[in-house]
Amino acid sequence: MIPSLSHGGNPLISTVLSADPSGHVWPGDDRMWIYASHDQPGTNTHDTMTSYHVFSSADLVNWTDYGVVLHLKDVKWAASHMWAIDAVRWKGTYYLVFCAQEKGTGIFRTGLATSQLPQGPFTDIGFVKGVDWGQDPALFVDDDGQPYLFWGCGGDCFGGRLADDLMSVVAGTTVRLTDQLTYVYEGPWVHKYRGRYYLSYPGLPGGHWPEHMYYATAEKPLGPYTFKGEYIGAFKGQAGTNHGSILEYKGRWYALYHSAWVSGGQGQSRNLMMDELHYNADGSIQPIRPTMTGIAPDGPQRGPFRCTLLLEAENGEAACGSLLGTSVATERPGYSGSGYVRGFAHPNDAVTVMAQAAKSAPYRLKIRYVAPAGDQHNKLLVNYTMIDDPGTSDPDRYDKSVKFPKTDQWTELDTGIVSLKEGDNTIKLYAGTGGIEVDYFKLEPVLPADLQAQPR
Ligand code: FUB
Repeated sequence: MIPSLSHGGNPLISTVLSADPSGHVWPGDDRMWIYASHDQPGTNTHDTMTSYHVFSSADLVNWTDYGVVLHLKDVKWAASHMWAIDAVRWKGTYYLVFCAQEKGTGIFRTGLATSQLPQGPFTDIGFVKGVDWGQDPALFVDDDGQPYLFWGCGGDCFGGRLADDLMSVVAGTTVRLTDQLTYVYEGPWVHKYRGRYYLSYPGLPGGHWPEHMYYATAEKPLGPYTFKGEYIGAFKGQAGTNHGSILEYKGRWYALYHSAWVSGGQGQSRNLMMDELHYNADGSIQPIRPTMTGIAPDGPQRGPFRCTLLLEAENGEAACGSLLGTSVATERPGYSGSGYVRGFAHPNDAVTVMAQAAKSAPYRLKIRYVAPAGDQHNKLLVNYTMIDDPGTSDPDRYDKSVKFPKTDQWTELDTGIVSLKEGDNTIKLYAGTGGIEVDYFKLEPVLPADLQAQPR
C-alpha cells in the first residue's frame, strides 16, 4: 500500500510535483536548499517539463517553495525538456545548472542561469561548450576550488574539468566513466566523504526499469571509480525513474531522491523524498528503504511537514507572473527584501504571481504590504475569481474587494482561505485607490485540523 500523504517525513514536499533534487548548503546560510525540476500534474511523460523550483528549510520540517525560478520561455536556446538540474555558488553568484533540448538540433545541452539570490529567479546565460548531449548535469567544486561537471543519460556518464567562468569544459579533460559504473543510466552526483569521492547515480539492473540508486568511489574526482553497490532499491510507488543527491547538513548526511507517491504511485509525475544516510566504518553506505517516516523518526509527532509558497511580487514574468503598470522598488526606509511592487495608480494596474500545486487544496493567502496613505480596497482574484474581504457578510456582493488597513509598517494581511486547483494558479491584485506597495504573496497549506472556515 502507498502511504497516506498527510503525516510524517515522506513525501518531503507534497504540495508541488517536483523531481531530480539537488541539495546544497551555501556559505553563511543555515538552510538546506533544494533545486528541483517540475512535473505537470496528470502527465505520464517528461516531454512536458518546462520549469524549475527552489525549496529551503532551516529545520527540515517547515519548507519554503519559491515558485517557478526559471521557465523554458525565458531560455533563448531551449526548445523543451527542462530536465534534471543542479546549482552552485560561484564567485558570489548563484548558478542554476540545468539541461534542455536545443532549438533546431534537439540535442540536450547543459544550460547556466544566474541570480544574486539562492532562490532566484534565474536569468539564462547560455549553455556550456564542449558537452554534447549534456543531460542531467551535476557540478562539483573540489576543496582546491576546481569545478567539475558530470553528466549522463541513456546509459552513459561523463565528467570533465570546467573553465573558471563555468561556460566550457576544458579541452582534453572529458572522461567517459560509463564502464566504471555498473548499471549506470543517467543522473550522476558527486560528493566527498572523508577525503574520498562518491559518484552516485540511477541505474537499470540488468537493463530493466525502474531505476535503482547506486554508487561508486574514487581517490580523484574524475576517477577511476570502483563500483560499490546499491543504496536505494526499487520500492512501492516509485516512478520509473529515480534521481538524487547526497549532502551533509548540520552534521548529518541526507539522501534526496524522488517517488510518485503524491500522484498515486503510478506514472511519471514525481515528488521529493528525503532520508537520512548512514555510512559504515569502512565508508560504505547503508542501504535506504524509503518509508513514510523519512527523516521524522517520531512520525506524526514531528509531521506533517509544511511547505509554504512564497511568491515575490517583484519577480513578474521571470516567475510566470506579470507587472501591469506597476514597477519594482527597494528604497523604502527599513525595507531589506529583494524588492517590492509600487505604482498602483490606474484601476488596471496590477501584479500577478503564479502558484503551482500538486493537487487542489485549501491555502491561507497572506499578502505583505504597506499602505501609508490610508485604507486600501483592492481587487484580489484567484484564478480569475474575485475574493471578498474576510470580514464581509454578504457573499453575493457585486463589488468585491479586500481591505488593506492603513499602515506604514510592512504588514502581512491574512486574506483568508482560498482554494488552489491542481496545476497552475494565477493570483492577481489590482490597484485600489492608490498608495499600496506589495512585497510578497504567501500561501500556507491548510491542514484538515486547521480548517476553521470553508475554502472559498
Ligand atoms: O526529470 C526528467 C528526467 O527523469 C531526468 O533528467 C532523469 O534523470 C530522470 O529523473
